[in-house]
Amino acid sequence: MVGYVGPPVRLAQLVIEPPHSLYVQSYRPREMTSGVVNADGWGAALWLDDAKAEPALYRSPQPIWADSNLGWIGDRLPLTAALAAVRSATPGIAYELSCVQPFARGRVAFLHNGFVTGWQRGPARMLREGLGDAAYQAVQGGSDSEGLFALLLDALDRGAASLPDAVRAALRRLERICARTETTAVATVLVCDGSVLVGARHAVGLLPASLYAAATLPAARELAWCFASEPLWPDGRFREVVDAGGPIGPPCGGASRRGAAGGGHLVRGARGMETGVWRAELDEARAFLLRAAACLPAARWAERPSAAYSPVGWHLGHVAATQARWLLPGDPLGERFGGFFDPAQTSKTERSDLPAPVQLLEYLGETLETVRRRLWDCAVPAVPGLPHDFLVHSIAQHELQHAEHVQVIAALCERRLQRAAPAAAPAAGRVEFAGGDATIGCDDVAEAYDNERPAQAVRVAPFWMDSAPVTAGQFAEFVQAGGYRSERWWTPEGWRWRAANEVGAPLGWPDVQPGQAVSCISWYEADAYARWRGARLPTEAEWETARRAGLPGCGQVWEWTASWFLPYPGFRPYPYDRYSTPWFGTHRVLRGGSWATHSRLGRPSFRNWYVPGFREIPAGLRCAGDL
Ligand code: AVJ
Ligand code: FE
Repeated sequence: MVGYVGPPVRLAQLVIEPPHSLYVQSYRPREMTSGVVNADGWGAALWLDDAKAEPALYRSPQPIWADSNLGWIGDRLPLTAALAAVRSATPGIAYELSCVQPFARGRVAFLHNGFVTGWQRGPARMLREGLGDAAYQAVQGGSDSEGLFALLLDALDRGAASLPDAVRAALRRLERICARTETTAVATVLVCDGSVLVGARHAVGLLPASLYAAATLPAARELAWCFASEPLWPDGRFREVVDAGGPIGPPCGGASRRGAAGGGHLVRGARGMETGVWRAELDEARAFLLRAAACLPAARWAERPSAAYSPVGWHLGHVAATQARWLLPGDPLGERFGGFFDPAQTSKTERSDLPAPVQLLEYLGETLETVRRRLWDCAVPAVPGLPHDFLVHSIAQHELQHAEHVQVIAALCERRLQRAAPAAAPAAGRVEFAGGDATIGCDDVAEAYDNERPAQAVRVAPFWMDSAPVTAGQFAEFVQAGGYRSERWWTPEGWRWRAANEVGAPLGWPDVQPGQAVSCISWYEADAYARWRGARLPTEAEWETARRAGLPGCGQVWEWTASWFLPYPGFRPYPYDRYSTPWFGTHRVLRGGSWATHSRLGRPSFRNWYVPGFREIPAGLRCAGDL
């Protein structure tokens, strides 16, 4: 079998043209341990280079060498992802079209190389009986491979967080079924949804079927990701997917004993699988950053529209330098520009003397490329006490956070930040919450920042919140009513801040749309507005409780809360001491996210923080009150 994601290729480049192509493997396989040829059909799931998420499925019960359709299928279709396989039927399992792989449902396609021993005698029944309706109905034939596919679908239907998680869950279930029915299985699988390709080399009580992976192909000029049962090219670019060992992947007890996996279900294959997913994660963050940078012509990347910010170009360099520093420790890439992109070494006023835009883009590109190769070699550093993949997740999130700054600075350069939120429906009414015992924070140790942990129980009294952020039209009433001239609405610090900065309206006022969320206000202004309305700002605990209960209208502007930025009880700083700690007690918390925030940072527990006088941000508020 072969799996591919990457720049457009033709199927022939994967299946016919390589020296040890799938076509050759169908009649002269090298590493097949059961059977001699793969003559019982062939098939392919093809993600064509059109905007569709679902693959086109082609399956034939003929041997690949006898299929005259291969000519046009191989040559005429540009693909950005594919799964393809030649089949050798297991004795006792049907020889017919419904058993030919890949199997697909929606955007997900699946290949299995292996078998479940005694499939009809026990495992088949147990497996099918445990399936949910949707997965059960997706099964058309009677093969063991399709049974495994149904386990994968069931894991997805039951809400697996990602494709690799679903693969893990399906293989874990296969292990349980094998244990209960006293059978063994070979389950090397490939799963793809057109953008993520997951490979797992797995077996229960037997040796797993071979699997190789490559990060470059002669057929594709750019980086691509490819799995194959046997190396398609003999030049060493394909590496065997092996026991992960070391800090990456689950602990391995050996590949050949039943149950050896213990807690680590993927006995083999963790390496190729995990690194492929991480690569996609870093690529996605990079695409988001570059789209953000494209909001401002590169000639303006050194502009600094406000003393509160660094130029766009500095943020781009900082992202690359941070990625190099954490994921490539000791690599000269981290030192290319000395300490210029380290906020601790270069103050905001000195950040405008920047490398040229092409140099910044090269720096970003080279760093990511080097990280991709290191991921491949499993040489990514770990933080003691955290999952081995924590740093990859946090570096991707760091890039997304700076991508928000880049969009905000671009908007400030063009004096449109105050108008940047999407026009929202008018904020009608309020939502009531019963309160009670709630949990806030996040214990996802691979994903959460230090300040979100540990998750904790809180008690919240009954409260209400506006059903949408306050609009500019609503805020205008406060401005017109003289809210900025009347001390009674302001805290003493707020009143001093207002006078010292001669503030009489939000930043950018009155160039705003009445229907949009009010934006570019400080905590002091948000707090004064809420008092004028006879209300108050919500606490963090209230905001998060409301969000978990389905608070509408999030993601337009960050929402100021009444809470100071403080550590949760049991807080432990990581990955470095000064990520959150320096800001505790002097900054206020904002929740929710803005139009410029990537959805991944929109999790209910995510905390943002700024000093109360900061207003060059897409931040507004909603009012709250006791019930
Ligand atoms: C969470 C927005 C306050 O962007 O300055 C980025 C996060 N820390 N790089 C910021 C952060 C280091 C921080 N804020
Ligand atoms: Fe940073």
